[in-house]
Amino acid sequence: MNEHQRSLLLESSSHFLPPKGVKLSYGTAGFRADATLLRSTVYRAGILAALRSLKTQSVIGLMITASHNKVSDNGVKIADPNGGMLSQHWEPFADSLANASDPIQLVQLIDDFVRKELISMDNGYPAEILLGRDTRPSGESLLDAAKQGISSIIGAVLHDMGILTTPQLHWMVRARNMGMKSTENDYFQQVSNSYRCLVKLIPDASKARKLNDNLVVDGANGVGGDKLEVLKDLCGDLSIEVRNTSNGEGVLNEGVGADFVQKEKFLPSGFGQGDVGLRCASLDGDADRLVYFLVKPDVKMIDLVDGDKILSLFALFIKEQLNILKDNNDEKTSDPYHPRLGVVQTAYANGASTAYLKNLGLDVVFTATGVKYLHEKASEYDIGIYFEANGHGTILFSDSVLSWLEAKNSVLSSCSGSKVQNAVSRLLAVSKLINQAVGDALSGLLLVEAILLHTGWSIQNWSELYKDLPSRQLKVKVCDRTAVITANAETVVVQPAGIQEAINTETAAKYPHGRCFIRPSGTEDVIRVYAEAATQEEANSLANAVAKIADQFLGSGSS
Ligand code: G16
Repeated sequence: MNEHQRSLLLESSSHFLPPKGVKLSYGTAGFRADATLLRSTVYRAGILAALRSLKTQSVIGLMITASHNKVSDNGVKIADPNGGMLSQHWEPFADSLANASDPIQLVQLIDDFVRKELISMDNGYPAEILLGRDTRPSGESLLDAAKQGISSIIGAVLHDMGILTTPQLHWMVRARNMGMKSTENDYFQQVSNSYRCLVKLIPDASKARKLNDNLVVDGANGVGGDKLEVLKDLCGDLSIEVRNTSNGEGVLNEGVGADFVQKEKFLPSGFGQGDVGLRCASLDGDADRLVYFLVKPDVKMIDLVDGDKILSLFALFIKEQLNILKDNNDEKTSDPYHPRLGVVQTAYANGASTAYLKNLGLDVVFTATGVKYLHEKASEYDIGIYFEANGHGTILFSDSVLSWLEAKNSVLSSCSGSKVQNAVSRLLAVSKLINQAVGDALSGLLLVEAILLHTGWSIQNWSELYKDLPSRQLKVKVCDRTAVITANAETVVVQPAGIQEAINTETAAKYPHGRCFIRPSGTEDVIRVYAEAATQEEANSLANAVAKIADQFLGSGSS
């Protein structure tokens, strides 16, 4: 690092000293905390994004959001060149950077890291960063901090893309680095064109349409509802009513949104008696999660159609298309290529969903919570579908399967309208519709809508694919959640000693069909408890009992 760069960093970072007594860590999806604590962290994330851009000689994304968290929190997510999450290999550096106590220590850390990673700071390639933020009131001042961090690396160029959903920013980063059109309008065009293409491929779409009128969407009082208002108008004959946009009175994620609906299994604000029987969906605060629900006649309660059921719907559809190609292949050609289809879940996946997917003959694998883990695993397949029960997921298509489909498409172009040609066209349309960078509630919603039209299913039919086992999730505030270390895709606690035995004893004694695990959240200062059992009462009681165990072992952190 030359002297000019060093003094620029020293001067600029002296305006962004970290808050005293606070230790921040790069969690499940970046840094997240009360917004008042984050200016120095976001400034440093700006530096990190610029260094990552120099290292990869690619455009990097920086998104200011705390997604499903309460409105007073904020956070920052970094998008890597492929649009995915920051390489895990850089997370320890992100942690050290965020916690460096003063400018001298900060510059020393950067200097050491730049040497270790062989980052050239003057090779003629300027760092280039795309910036986005959600609708949180603290976003503007944090955006300014990020800009100052980026600008403290000589030559860095930044593009403020404005208020976006997180998946839109990830999509733009990927598109930019692939040399494709990458504006917000390009996103809307690609997604809506692919949706319309899928609908055109449905033989009797207008008949199916009657069954599937009137989708009502809860936008969590955030950015997702606003963007959906624009997108739905480009999708042609699609009837969506959007409630809880950011322009209303409601507070972001408060009593609304995918996290609330999925965890509490309650009706979000703005929904009521008039919605009984309607197909409803909920997005989270930055629109990277999607769940569906059906309002029950005894209002307030809902039938939840969660990420596991979205995964199942997608898996069925993709499998159907691949089977068409396979059957044709056996009869008429000798194509040796059979794409490997796999699905990825976490320990939160309802046991009934896993059993259902395995019964379909699918390869089901598990990872720890966090899109960064699921995405990586799904990318090992030709077509990898991953979803968390909370509604975060997507479908990944490998380069080889896309080339195979493109090649088939050109060979088959003379048999336009044939079963096989249609299956190829559907798979290609799905690959363009569904976000290849990260889970995306808006593109996921359009794919769900297209598949429901294709199958002619109502939300009831979809919901009845299998019956969820009763489950309950709780949060427990403890003194230090980082004391909990887990293994086996977070199903077993290995530290502190004794907790897992206590959970096992409790489960075995009273809940013969029960399953329960705890893990530290990487986005909130809590331990999460998940329990599944034969009845709802048992699931509630097991979750409460294990929450007490966590409290006994870890000490109450109630503040
Ligand atoms: C983020 C991650 C998700 C994860 C969720 C909750 O979602 O992207 O993969 O499931 O946090 O994580 P935890 O249980 O560790 O708090 P979001 O929508 O909040 O960005």
